[in-house]
Amino acid sequence: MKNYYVMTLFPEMIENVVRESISGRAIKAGLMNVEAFNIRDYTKDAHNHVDDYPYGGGAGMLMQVQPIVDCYQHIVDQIGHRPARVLFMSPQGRTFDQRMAEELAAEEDILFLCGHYEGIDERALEILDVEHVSIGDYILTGGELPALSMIDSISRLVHGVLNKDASHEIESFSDGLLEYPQYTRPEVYEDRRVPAILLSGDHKKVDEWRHQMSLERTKERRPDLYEAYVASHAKEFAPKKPKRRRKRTE
Ligand code: 4FV
Repeated sequence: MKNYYVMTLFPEMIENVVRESISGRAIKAGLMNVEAFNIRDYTKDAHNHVDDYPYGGGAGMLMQVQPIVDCYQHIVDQIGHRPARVLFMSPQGRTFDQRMAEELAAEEDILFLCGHYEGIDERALEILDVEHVSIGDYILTGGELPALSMIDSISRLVHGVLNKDASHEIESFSDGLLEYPQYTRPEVYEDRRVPAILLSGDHKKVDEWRHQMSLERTKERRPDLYEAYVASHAKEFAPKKPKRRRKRTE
């Protein structure tokens, strides 16, 4: 059972999403558990405040250290240990990608700290000794959507969550290339035919076609990934040596 703990000011945002669809099924099947903790429940502020003005001036508000540290300590006391990974959703972090999803899918438990407002008092990040993780170079209003995106991406790699584990082996990024185009019934739609090769039953030819489509699509849409692929698959792109014709011995 994988355990994902989420520290947030909006626990219902997390609960409402993870109980649906694949993550919802995985939770029901006991393959994973997602528990959201409301940071506001831990504030000692008489007015239940969790944020305040930034020292040195500047726009917006910052989340205060005390409620965050006490919420974290409550989780550690509840599970009896520091979670394997303590991740802070922030634009200043290591960019989340499929490689990182595979890495995190191997962890028994992960804590996601979701910020809000302009951010969090630096001392809370030091005390929790967080890893900064970003889902992309843009600014969100809170860390909840990044945490949900990561939980979705990680949970589908957990054994048993997807009905057939094979389905995430051949997909975008699994081999560094974008996925090939896919088709299902009907065979013809508004004069648009499914490529004949896919109806041939010749699996070798189908795999070759799919790989070729992945290469072309990656070259066109993600030249950065294509360069990396070519660099790490030099043999595949080495100029084919002309077949040496064997001399006919008299
Ligand atoms: C973000 C991102 C992100 C910054 C201030 C929440 C917001 C607010 N997190 N990838 N991009 N976070 O924009 O992870 O606290």
